[in-house]
Amino acid sequence: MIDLRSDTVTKPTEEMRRAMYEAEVGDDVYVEDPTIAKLEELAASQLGKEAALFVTSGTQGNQIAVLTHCQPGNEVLLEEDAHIFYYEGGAISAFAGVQTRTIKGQRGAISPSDLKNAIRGDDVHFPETGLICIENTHNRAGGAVVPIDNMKEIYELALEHNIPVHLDGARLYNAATSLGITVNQLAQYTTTVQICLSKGLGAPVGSIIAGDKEFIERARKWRKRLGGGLRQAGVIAAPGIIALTRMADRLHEDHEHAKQLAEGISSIPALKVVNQVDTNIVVVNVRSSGFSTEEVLSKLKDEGVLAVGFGAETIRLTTHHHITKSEIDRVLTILNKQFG
Ligand code: TLP
Repeated sequence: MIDLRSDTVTKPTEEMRRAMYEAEVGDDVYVEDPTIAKLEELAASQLGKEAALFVTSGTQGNQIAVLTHCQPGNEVLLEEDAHIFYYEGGAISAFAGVQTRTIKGQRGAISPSDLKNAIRGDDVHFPETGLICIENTHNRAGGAVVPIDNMKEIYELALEHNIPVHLDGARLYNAATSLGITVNQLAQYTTTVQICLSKGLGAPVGSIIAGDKEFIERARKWRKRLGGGLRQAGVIAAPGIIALTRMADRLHEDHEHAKQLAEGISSIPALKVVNQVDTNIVVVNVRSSGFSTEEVLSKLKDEGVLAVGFGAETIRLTTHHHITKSEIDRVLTILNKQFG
């Protein structure tokens, strides 16, 4: 199977498996796991933050950030297709008791003037704006890179209004790779950031939240409350260290493969690539093929290719470190055969 459903499907590398086997461990609820400590220090330093916390998933990291930043009854501003709003099971309302106010963005980027209009003033009727969330790269915008100038403007606006900015950076290393800058440069315009170790970076599990020391200590308590206090979890933190030190440098290959895929698809009239491919995600509208999304996915599966539905008429194909150039050639041959 050529699995293009997500970059979450990657399996740990040999080096990761060795690191897991050899990891020094301790009880992390007592903050005694040296491997977790090493991962957290490394992540904090790459992201230019004082401290970091290892959490089980991107969703858990984002939710802990919302819980730590906000009070029940606060309003959270976020892009209308943000993962935190669209894909996290309503956790933000269920657990943090906040309400969401979504803003339509341009390729995942919220315009600072729209954001400014959405920030609540001081009025007895209004909720307080407790948090602004941004996402880079933006998943539903097709892995779009949110420009650093946009992040800077949003951060400056937020500072003026004393509102924290949380970045869902599940694929921040993809954004940095595409821009040719460091994750630190992007994260400087945030109060807190969540990055996933288990997407393009290929670790089997885990995310990081980073911010100032005081925030991370409160986040640690929220993680415990949510049942996320882990014990000898150095065995799962160890591959995260490999992810941060070895895997980011190769992300450009995934981006090249996604571009190769999109270019090939653009010569098939029945299929339409709907996103500008900045990183490792290609979104394809299949309406003109005459088949439904489900039918397209099932035809591809019969030919040994997996993708996911991404809306009424669209499918998503995501490249990652198991996908080679010749597999992209093969996927294009199959697409031509079925829909060309
Ligand atoms: N995204 C997954 C699915 O949930 C859709 C995927 O296959 O792309 N933020 C962003 C921007 C994400 O894309 C994801 C996962 C998460 C957060 C959540 O991470 P996990 O899956 O670790 O909870």
